[in-house]
Amino acid sequence: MTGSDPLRLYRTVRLIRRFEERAIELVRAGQIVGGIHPYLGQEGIAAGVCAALDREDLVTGTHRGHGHVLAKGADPARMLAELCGRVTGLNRGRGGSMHAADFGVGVLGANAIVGAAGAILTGAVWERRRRGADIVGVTFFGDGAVNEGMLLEAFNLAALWRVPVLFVCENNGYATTMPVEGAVAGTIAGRAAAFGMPAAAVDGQDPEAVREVTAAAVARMRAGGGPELVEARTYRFDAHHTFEHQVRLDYRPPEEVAEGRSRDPVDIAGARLDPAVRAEVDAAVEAELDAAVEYALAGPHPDPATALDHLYASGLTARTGGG
Ligand SMILES: Cc1ncc(C[n+]2csc(CCOP(=O)(O)OP(=O)(O)O)c2C)c(N)n1
Repeated sequence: MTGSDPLRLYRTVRLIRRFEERAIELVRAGQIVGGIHPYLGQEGIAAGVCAALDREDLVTGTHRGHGHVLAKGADPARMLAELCGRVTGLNRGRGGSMHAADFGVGVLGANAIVGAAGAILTGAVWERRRRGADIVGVTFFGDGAVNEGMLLEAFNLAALWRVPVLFVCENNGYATTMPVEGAVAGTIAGRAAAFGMPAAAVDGQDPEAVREVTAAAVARMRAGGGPELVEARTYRFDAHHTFEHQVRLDYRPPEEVAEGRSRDPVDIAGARLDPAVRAEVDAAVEAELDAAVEYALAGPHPDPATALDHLYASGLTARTGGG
């Protein structure tokens, strides 16, 4: 299903919004250790991009990655259990917020290393296509990643080998506290041009606009075209990381935050629905998340004695220190 579907887009942005708000509550309750990077405000990008993909298409995300995993179709309950470090989580509670993956829906993982996910995705799509799979891939990254060597190397190989990868830059204006103007020489689209890749800019707050631009790029890629770049302009509504709720970092003027928050993807997508339908979706999302929280908190924590299990695909048992 890749055509226009306002109900589906609204449901996805609303699910991500409420998932993140519930996750923040669980951080405060001490159930999610280490905190999270909330995706609040950027939901329209994951929702719009993933609505233009098939289940088999591959995705890699970022440290701010919950929205990417959910929009591609992972089960919110198992995702929340993963964040809570439970055995019942998507990755047995061993990946957590920044390494959650669900290969069953094509999510190769969120990724804590800024800029790394593009290289992983490029290699994975190239390998699958060599084995005959008719798939494309999308990798998400922030404006802070556009000067990372790994990402630029991925641009180069994807363009050289015509790997059908859509590079989606979520430009929220900041890398932690660093404004994009203070860090990025030239332009983000200009980096694509340097490798001969087409680039487009889109309003990341409007999931339908994001879906359209993605669907067009994906159609070109499925027809044999090479990689492309989309710069989705957005705004992060909350902290860089939940730790910031405890320390005041004075890097965004209040007027700018208010202006950024005034363009809310949940409202933009919601305005396209009949209010009664919107209320039904909200209630269904709430019920799903109530059940997800219950499921997440009911799961056991992994046994520390199994900490070294699953480290190697080959099944080799890792040596313990000094062993
Ligand atoms: C290679 C690398 N360098 C630095 C960091 C520390 N770090 C984590 S998030 C972040 C900012 C990333 O900014 P951006 O890519 O714009 O994404 P955003 O946080 O705005 O979503 C940094 C520098 C890291 N995780 N990996």
